[in-house]
Amino acid sequence: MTHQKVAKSSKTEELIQLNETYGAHNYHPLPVVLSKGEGVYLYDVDGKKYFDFLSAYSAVNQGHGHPKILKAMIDQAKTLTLTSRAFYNDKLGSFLKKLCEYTGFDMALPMNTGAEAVETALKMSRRWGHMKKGIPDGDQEIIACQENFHGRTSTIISFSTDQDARKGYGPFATGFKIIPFNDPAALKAAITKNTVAFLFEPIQGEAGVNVPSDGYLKAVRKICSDANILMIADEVQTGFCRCGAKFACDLEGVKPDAMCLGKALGGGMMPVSAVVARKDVMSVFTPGSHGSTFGGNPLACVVAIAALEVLDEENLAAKSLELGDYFRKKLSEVKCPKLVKIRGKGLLTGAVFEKGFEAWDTCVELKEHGLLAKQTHGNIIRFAPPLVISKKEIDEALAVIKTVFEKIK
Ligand code: IF1
Repeated sequence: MTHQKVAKSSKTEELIQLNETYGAHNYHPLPVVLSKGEGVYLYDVDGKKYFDFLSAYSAVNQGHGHPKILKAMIDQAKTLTLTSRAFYNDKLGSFLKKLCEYTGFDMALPMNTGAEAVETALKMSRRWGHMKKGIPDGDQEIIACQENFHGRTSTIISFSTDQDARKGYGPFATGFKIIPFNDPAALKAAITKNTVAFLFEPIQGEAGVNVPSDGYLKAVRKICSDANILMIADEVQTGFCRCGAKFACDLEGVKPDAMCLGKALGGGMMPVSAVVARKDVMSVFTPGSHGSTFGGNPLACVVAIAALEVLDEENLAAKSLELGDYFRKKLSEVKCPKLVKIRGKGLLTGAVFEKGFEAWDTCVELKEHGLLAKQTHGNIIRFAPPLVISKKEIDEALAVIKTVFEKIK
């Protein structure tokens, strides 16, 4: 990586140094230290204002410090925060009902992080295959895609194809088959009598906003139904209106058998995740077979209910669809020969530069001009502002992007 030197305030310098000295070096952040957020804006320790065009990887779809979610959180924090699942709490039931109504599924299992939701879906699928299809325990197979990103646990990285995420972490879990993304024929060919599920992202986020061909999700639905295997959509990043519909699978009118959810379910305030599924699938869980200390805590439940209400009340699915198309249209008018492709759905956009291009310097330059975004795979910049952004703010952000992109030589 070529890292261009930028002037940093002594405060920024000092705080970065604290991180570098006392924190594990498992990240390489842009040199900016943030201390405040409001709506679509972030502020650094020197008071400089930025457009947030990452939204904590789509965990802040409702915008920073949304007043409604914040009020729900503060009120509940003063009342009851955590009881564990050893007892019932008075908020979990309403949250589960709200989430099932919002998603159109029968039942939900609450966890905390996205990776835990995916782990839950893996365990659910294997148990379903064993208990409902009679596959001998230990023989269950799950199919996943090349360039997937589903989280960081040992089992999940066992089927990652990203060497940075895997190297040195063996031995790996077995029972996974990898096929190319966006390839229905490969899915069909990979299914055996022991296959229990196909786990996939409807749009691959980390792979660089990889949008599949029209009809892919429909084809996957048919193949999974015909073979009686579970179609499991990881909508942790694509869900909750990010892609111009409640869920990316809705873009093709497809209903999977289960979804993994996280990020924006917590309204940008705290980790809240869940698996939603049909009743006959979720029913494989029995007391003692799965759980979490924090999953379903009352604080998380009220935050998530408010987070879901905001998505509906502010029409964020329709807004994301309209502004996303507008953003990509305007972005495609920017004159930058190294920018080779613009792709995405709703307000999830990938700006793809030519192979070998290092977008780090461009992200630093965007930051200098007041817009925060991060590159993936070196040559792709992901643009994902909070969905509460206005058209006027989109235009202002586009002006910044245009200035920076048109300077690229
Ligand atoms: C990091 C990426 C995004 C996800 C999908 C599950 C999870 C994620 C589709 C796990 C998480 C995050 C994790 C974060 C960076 C970020 C990311 F670049 F790594 F791939 F968003 F694009 N399924 N994605 O995208 O959720 O356990 O983190 O709550 O690991 O640095 P989590």
